[in-house]
Amino acid sequence: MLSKTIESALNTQIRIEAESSQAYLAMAVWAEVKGLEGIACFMYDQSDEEREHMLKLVKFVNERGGHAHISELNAPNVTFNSFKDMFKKLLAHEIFVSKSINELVHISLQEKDYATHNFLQWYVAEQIEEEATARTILDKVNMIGDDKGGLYLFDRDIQQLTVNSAAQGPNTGV
Ligand code: OFO
Repeated sequence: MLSKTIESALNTQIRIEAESSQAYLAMAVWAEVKGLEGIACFMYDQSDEEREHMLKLVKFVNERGGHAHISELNAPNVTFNSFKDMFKKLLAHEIFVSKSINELVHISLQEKDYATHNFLQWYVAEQIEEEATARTILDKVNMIGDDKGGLYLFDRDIQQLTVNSAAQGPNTGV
């Protein structure tokens, strides 16, 4: 059985994951209308992943005798100054989510809720992976600068990144 403190903290995270999904969906749409299919495809996948993260939390809360709260969401950013700006926001958002997960882990220890602590380890690992991906992408974007040819190749290559991570599947932990 979840304590009220844990239930409320997990419900906050449900909202954050749902907002992450919307944020990446908005990025996908922005990239798509700019004609960059590879980047759009990557962002659509990210958006789907965030929804899965949300659902995993929803089910955990309900299974443990709590009640998952499906709330209204803050509207995401829908326009960006540039692709660099968009990927900077992606990384900043992942760092924010990592902090939020860390805080949740901290609360689970304070509450001596070791089942929730154990459950959250998947999110800790996932955040390490997602922050690393966002940093790698941003490094590449910085290398490209204003080079249109570079952007064309990047758009093609990021599709490959999507294919590779799909092939690895979720939860590989490597
Ligand atoms: Fe939900 O995984 Fe990153 O944000």
